[in-house]
Amino acid sequence: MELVKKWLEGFNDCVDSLQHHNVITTDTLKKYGNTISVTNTAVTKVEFDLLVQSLRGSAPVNPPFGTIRTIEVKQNVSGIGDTELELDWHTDGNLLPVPPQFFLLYFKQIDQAGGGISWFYPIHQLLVDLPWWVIEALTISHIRLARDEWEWVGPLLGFDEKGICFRWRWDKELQPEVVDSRGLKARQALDYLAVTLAKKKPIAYRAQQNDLVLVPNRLFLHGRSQLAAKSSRCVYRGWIE
Ligand SMILES: O=C(O)CCC(=O)C(=O)O
Ligand SMILES: [Fe+2]
Repeated sequence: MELVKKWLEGFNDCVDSLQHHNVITTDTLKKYGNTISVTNTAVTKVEFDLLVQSLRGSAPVNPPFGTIRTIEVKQNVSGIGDTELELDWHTDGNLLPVPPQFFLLYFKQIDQAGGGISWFYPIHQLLVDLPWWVIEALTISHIRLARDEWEWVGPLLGFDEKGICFRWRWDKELQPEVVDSRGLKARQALDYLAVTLAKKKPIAYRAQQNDLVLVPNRLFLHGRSQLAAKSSRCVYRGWIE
């Protein structure tokens, strides 16, 4: 259970870091370790950009996936959020060598029909619920996640310089593919995980107009409920390394 121990250290680091950056407001502290911060002030894209940069503590590095993006329903769907369909459980930046530690969402325009509810599920809760053979396969078997020209090949669960790292996404556009099971039940582990996750009851958060939500990407899987057709919902998302 070395992994779980490391995970818990990572968790504490993230919580410390959140507190250190002083972004959390007490009114919306959630059950699972200071997840969500809300300030109800309108933010422009430029201000949002600056906020992300200041949280990042450095100049923007602008990696291919790391830019601040505007998530809205578009005709040419490119990113995961640019669809009115429900968003399945995932962590962000799965295909990057080092996925971001946090992401910040700014709800510029919410879905008037009440769609687009944010869903969160704590990864530590998932890990303690999984049988050992699944954890083992997730940490050892080599899995390929690929979209467009980007790909990750390696274990889906691990530990890097930023802490626990769980890469997960399985939807219409991207399916994990076993490259080398290393003698473990990798395919069954992926299926087991998908089935388990489908049964999990999310922490649901209905964002209000102008909410700012800071999420530790290493600690939570997230998703989102379906949007109304032709929704005018508009969200900025910034990744914080
Ligand atoms: O639309 C949202 O609320 C979140 C979108 C998202 O998770 C993503 O684009 O990665
Ligand atoms: Fe996401």
